Amino acid sequence: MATAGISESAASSSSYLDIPLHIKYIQNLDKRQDLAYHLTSHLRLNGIYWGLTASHIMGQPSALDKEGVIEYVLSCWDGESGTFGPHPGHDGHILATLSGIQIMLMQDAIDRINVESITQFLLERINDDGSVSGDSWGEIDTRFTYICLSSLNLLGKLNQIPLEKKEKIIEHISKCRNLDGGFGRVPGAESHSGQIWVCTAALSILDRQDLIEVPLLASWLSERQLPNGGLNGRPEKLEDVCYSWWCLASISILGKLNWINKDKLINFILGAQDLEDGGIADRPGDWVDVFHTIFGVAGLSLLGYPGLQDIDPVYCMPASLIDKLDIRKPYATLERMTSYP
Ligand code: GRG
Repeated sequence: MATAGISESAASSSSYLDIPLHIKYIQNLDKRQDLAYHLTSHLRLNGIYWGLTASHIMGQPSALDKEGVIEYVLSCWDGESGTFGPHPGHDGHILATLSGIQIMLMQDAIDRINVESITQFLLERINDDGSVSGDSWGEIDTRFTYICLSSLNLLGKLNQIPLEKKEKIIEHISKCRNLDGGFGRVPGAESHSGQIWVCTAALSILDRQDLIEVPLLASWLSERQLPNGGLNGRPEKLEDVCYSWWCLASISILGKLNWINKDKLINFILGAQDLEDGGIADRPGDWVDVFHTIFGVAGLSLLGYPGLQDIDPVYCMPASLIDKLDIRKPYATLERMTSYP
């Protein structure tokens, strides 16, 4: 089995990442025109971003048809809102906006999108109290705060946020911080690892990591690891492969990656692979999907798993691309292993 850095003996058991199989799984995703495929059109642009990023991290950036992907992103443009929707004919939304930008950057096609219009859409989402809405209907969520900041920074437009609005954004994120050091969706909401990642990464983009209580938050995050090696998103909940990203990327930004038992988490993620048809599930034995595939692969990359490309924990994009854009923020990494186990 030609899996980089993996010995023949390891490759013959289930204790290795089957990169060729997962690439095939991602390439075949849009060929499954079943009910589930059609019912998830509101996530289509996110799905392409997840599959494309996973392919990059697994060392195969050209796994998907480049022009086909670009044309699809362009077909998601919603002229009325001036940004991308998740699927042709859908309304523009901030969730699809970030994915559209990320895909076009990875496809080296950023010059084919209307950066000024998207920048305008993003700036208009910032409310007077510093919260950020997902679209013109007004729902707020710290996910949208992160997306607004990450998108603007990826486009080189972060400095277009007026200074007083930037201060308000910082104030709003601080209001979402809880006594346990974590962050929630809105002020007063429970800490959750997904919301912790968006707030930690947002503060990092704003160069305000000083507002994070590092030992308190890092210990809360490390307590998410359960005896089976998997991580959960908050106390008393089940482990799930996707938290191998939300928790671990946050811990990486906090510089405390060694507060997690690396081997146990690697084994948990590898155990959630479908070794017949490819893809990674939320936990061993469940159905696979592209969401858990990217976050399993991304978690393995942060853990230094061999044969993978580096991923940037602030942007969830290939580290080489973020370095090229010159927008890298501080984070800790683990040395990439040459073989495993
Ligand atoms: C660029 C990667 C990237 C993301 C863009 C949308 C977004 C910004 C971030 C999402 C952060 C988030 C809230 C992730 C958590 C997703 C998740 C698995 C939620 C499940 O919540 P529950 O309550 O699950 O169903 P638990 O595990 O708590 O039972």
